[in-house]
Amino acid sequence: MKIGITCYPTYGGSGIVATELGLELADRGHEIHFITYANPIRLQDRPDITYHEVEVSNYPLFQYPPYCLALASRMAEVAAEQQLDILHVHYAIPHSVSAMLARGIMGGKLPFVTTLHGTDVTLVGLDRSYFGITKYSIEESDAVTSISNNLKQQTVDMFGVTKPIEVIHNFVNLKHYCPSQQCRTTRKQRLIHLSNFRPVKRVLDCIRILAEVRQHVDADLWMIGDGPDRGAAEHLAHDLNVFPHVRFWGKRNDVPALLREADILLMPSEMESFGLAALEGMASGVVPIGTQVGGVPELIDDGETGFLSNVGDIHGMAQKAVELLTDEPLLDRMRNAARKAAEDRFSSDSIIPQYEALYRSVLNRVS
Ligand code: GMT
Repeated sequence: MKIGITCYPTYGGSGIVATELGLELADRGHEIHFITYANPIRLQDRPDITYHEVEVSNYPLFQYPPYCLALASRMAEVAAEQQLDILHVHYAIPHSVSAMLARGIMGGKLPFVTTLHGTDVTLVGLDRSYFGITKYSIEESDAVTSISNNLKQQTVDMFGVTKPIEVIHNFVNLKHYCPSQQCRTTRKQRLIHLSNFRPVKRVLDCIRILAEVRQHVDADLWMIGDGPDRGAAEHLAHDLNVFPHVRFWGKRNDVPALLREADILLMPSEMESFGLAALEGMASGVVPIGTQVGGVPELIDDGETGFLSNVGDIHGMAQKAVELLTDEPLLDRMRNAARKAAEDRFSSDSIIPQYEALYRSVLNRVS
């Protein structure tokens, strides 16, 4: 198939899922065209993947340059030039609206699939100014997927959409994300956090958890990523006297290698529709400690493949971390269980065929 993919090409989870999906589909012989405003991170130079940039003209009359319209035009242009079979857009706003327009420009001959990732529904879609258009573009999609059962239910509850929503969980490439073969005793015991440092991720909780853990264990913390709360996290690390034990790496492309160097992944988020970072950690043999929110319980079995706490329960999360770091058989058992869950339920080999089957069913229906 010839598939166009649109996403936010930044460090958010939806962009990462879209990019990894493109890479996996290309591995399976499909021709992939990314249509975005910047080359997505994690996209390697490959002959079977083409990047088509969307340029937004900055005419003085436009106080707000109309990206949604430029994207729609570009989608239709690329679809005609490359004879695309289908478009797959990640994140409803504004991508599904642009896809809807592109389908119109193409005389209805360009079906599109919308994948909902979370904040497009829970935050953006509920902003009154976006509510109607989000609901309409979901209903108008040729197929809709959601990355968790929880997000599907939230979408139905909040928008009252009647369109069927297929749940296709996030996936991980088990060859790229795999446990370290090296003996763990050669390095420090380590917590890791990976996100875009937005307030919803509660990165300050990670610093507080480390401070409490360090009262019992000489562990350090690696913070991977960047975003609005990084400065506050650095200040807090100074205030709690743990700054020398926290390494802020910033945005990195070598996430699999960094994850392999950790024991526990902290994901103290206020909301997560799925929690891709935790899945990447689990595949790498890192035990996740997360919060009981959104779709996270669909990923982490509390006490088996990781631990779940209430949002803001710093003490509870720190206690679990200390328990793991002071009981090697427990840590090993949970590392193995986490990896096995990633293998059994969330491998790209089992999830990607679900997208392929969906594309085929849409194409059969519209042709
Ligand atoms: O929260 C983020 O990191 C960004 C956001 C996005 O849409 O880019 O992530 C959402 O999509 C990810 C990939 O499907 C999910 O793993 C995250 O749980 C989800 N984030 C939230 O729901 C807050």
